[in-house]
Amino acid sequence: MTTPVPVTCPLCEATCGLLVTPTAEGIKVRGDRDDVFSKGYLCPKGASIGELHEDPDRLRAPLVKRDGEFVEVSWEEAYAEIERRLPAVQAVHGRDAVAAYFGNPTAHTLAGALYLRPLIKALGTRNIFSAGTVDQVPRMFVAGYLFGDVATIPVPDLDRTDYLLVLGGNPLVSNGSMMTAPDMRGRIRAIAKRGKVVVVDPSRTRTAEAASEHLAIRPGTDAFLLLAMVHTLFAEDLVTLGAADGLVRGVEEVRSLAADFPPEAVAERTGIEAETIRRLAREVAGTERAVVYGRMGTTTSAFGTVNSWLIDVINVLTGHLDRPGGAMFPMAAAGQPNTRPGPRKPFRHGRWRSRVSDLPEVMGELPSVALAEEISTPGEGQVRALITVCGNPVVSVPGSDDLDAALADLDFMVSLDVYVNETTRHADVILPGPTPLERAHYDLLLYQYSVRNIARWSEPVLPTEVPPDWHAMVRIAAIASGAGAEVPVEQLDDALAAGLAQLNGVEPATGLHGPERLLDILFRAGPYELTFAEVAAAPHGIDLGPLQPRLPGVLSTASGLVDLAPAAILEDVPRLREAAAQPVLDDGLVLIGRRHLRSNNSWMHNVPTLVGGTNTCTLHVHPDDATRLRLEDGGRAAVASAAGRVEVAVEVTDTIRSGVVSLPHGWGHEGIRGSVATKDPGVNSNRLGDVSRRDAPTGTAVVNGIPVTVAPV
Ligand SMILES: Nc1nc2c(c(=O)[nH]1)N[C@H]1C(S)=C(S)[C@@H](COP(=O)(O)OP(=O)(O)OC[C@H]3O[C@@H](n4cnc5c(=O)[nH]c(N)nc54)[C@H](O)[C@@H]3O)O[C@H]1N2
Ligand SMILES: Nc1nc2c(c(=O)[nH]1)N[C@H]1C(S)=C(S)[C@@H](COP(=O)(O)OP(=O)(O)OC[C@H]3O[C@@H](n4cnc5c(=O)[nH]c(N)nc54)[C@H](O)[C@@H]3O)O[C@H]1N2
Ligand code: SF4
Ligand SMILES: [Mo]
Repeated sequence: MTTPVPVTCPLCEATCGLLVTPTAEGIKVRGDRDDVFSKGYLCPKGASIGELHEDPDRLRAPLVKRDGEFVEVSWEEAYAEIERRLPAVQAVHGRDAVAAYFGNPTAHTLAGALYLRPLIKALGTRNIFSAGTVDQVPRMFVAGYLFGDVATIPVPDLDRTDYLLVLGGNPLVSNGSMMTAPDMRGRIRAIAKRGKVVVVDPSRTRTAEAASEHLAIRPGTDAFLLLAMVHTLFAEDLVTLGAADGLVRGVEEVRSLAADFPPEAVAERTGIEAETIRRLAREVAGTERAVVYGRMGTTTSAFGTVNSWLIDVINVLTGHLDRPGGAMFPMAAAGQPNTRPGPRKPFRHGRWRSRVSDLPEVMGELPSVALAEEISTPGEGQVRALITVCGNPVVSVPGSDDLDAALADLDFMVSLDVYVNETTRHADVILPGPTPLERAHYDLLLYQYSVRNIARWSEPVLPTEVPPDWHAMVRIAAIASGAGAEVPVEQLDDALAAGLAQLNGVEPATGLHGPERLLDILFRAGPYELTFAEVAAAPHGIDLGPLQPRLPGVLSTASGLVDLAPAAILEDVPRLREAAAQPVLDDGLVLIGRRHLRSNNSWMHNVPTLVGGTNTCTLHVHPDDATRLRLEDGGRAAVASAAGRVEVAVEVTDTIRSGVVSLPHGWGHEGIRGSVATKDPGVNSNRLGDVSRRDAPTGTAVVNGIPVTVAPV
């Protein structure tokens, strides 16, 4: 038995500390009780990280497609193929003809956090896409305009709050998102015990079950509920800015907008009684340590930006911004834009627009729902080549059938991925990376959303022949920028380190290289002035303490204030008023999504212990709807939307609101190398997704609240 190695689990946002022991009988995993943050907690996914590592279907060597079949090649052959084909597309069709898509794990790897920007820069294309526009971009957009930077996001101070209002999030299952902390179950139960947790969700989720109160809202109507709460705050004179007093502009604009939305006007539309809405507003305002939090159900719906905005508005108007127990700004040890000294540029968006549907750029990216049409619509600027990094857009982006067809038409495609999946099967070259146990880790991005300030470095547990993902990123960057495939990685990395050091006003350390050296620069320039050596010397983590008030220094808006009513958000109000003028229809069904504790988007269904049981792809239908539609539990149903049709097993359950059905995403495994995943493939819910349903300001896809019809088959 070897000694257990402490590592951070990179599989979700909770950043648990694991103890991993490689033994002759296999890899043993348990929670690390000495971890400063997770104190021994782990979930089934973390526990299966050894199984994931040993998955025989996982790629260990590069693949190149020859005559329609993948063949294993050496790394040099793979890069030679890229060099032969990528610059040719750039030369003939221009830089914008090469698009890139970055998936979720890029936020969970050092390679993604540190080496993606240089790759994007080298590509010099406007056609950058990511999973963000099927996820949290509205949240970041709002932070950009209210606080000045897309990464200046206040998070619920979970460990000190006495009242948590959750809209459209299921942290007991997702383990939390845009609020990094291990053991959401323990943390949320503790709040319910000392105070109150209210969950607003069309589904009675595990979080709703653990909460003090559950309100089964009609999908897509959170903006109206939140506006009526804001209305109540003004009408009942409950507005008090607290720590933000004197630092907020735009309060009057918010007051006059909310004047038109009294609780009575939204009760039927939201399915929540007027008196309940008033009580919620009073409870949030009247509790000294209270906070409102929203996640996927609020961002990936028709009014994603307005929802995220109103959540911040309520936290500000009730004096909970920047207060212990309220919505606070984390202060990460490294790489957080809002800790950079000197003037910072206020956020803006729409610096360019997509060619076909004229959708705005946000954070340098175009909405992912535009990817398929950018490939398939001929004309000047048409996308002819694609690079995907840790992503599976064919499964994760609405309009799957069109994207699947479009990818087959590309002149060239490279994927950095560890599986042949629904997307990468279209690639001409696939470059794999090491497993989570074979690489070093530091949660550079997630600590920026952490409910406690933490720093924790992990060394690789196991040796590997597979080069780290960042090697592929810098080598493709070199090819795309014309330097070629021959330049040694070390030379490219030295140049990057020199650039980052200069930007941060420090000298790069000697004796370090790769991510270690870049992190060292960011630690030393960071607010705690740590060094890489100090962080690496504490494998169970360094606890930098609870969140501290950060106003006004954290702000980087043009006014230097919290800009509560920015034009870029108010522009969407006419659309909201239009929706408010529509009659409330009660005859149709709407589709929403759900996650399972043992799932991870589209890519962990090949781990035997994680699939099966309750983690199967079924359509949740309320008993009343099942009776009306003659659907049987265990029977099959055809679900159709304006965009597509799927057939799936029915699960009758009263956990879902009547009039609403739910399907998990990440399923529909076809044409892939996944011997376990293809046994019970499920259906791809994004075949029902309609690319024309978007949040207007950001173009973020609506994956929650899609009108559908359901019939027995
Ligand atoms: N209908 C619907 N659609 C949704 C959602 C929803 O709730 N409903 N959720 C959305 C959200 S929140 C997200 S984040 C997206 C996710 O969308 P994507 O990021 O496009 O999809 P993932 O399934 O996370 O795919 C991750 C890929 O990374 C690969 N990978 C994993 N680890 C590594 C690694 O270490 N190195 C490399 N090179 N590759 C790796 C996996 O094999 C997999 O192919 O889906 C979105 N789509
Ligand atoms: N086990 C597991 N954990 C994960 C993932 C996973 O796939 N599996 N994925 C990770 C990723 S990439 C992310 S982004 C996070 C997401 O983290 P969460 O947002 O916490 O997770 P979801 O399960 O998507 O929760 C969204 C909730 O919104 C509800 N909802 C749908 N429509 C509406 C609406 O109109 N209004 C309201 N109020 N609620 C609505 C849904 O019923 C659902 O319960 O989870 C992460 N963690
Ligand atoms: S909760 Fe997330 S970070 Fe913790 S063990 Fe599970 S997957 Fe890993
Ligand atoms: Mo996500």
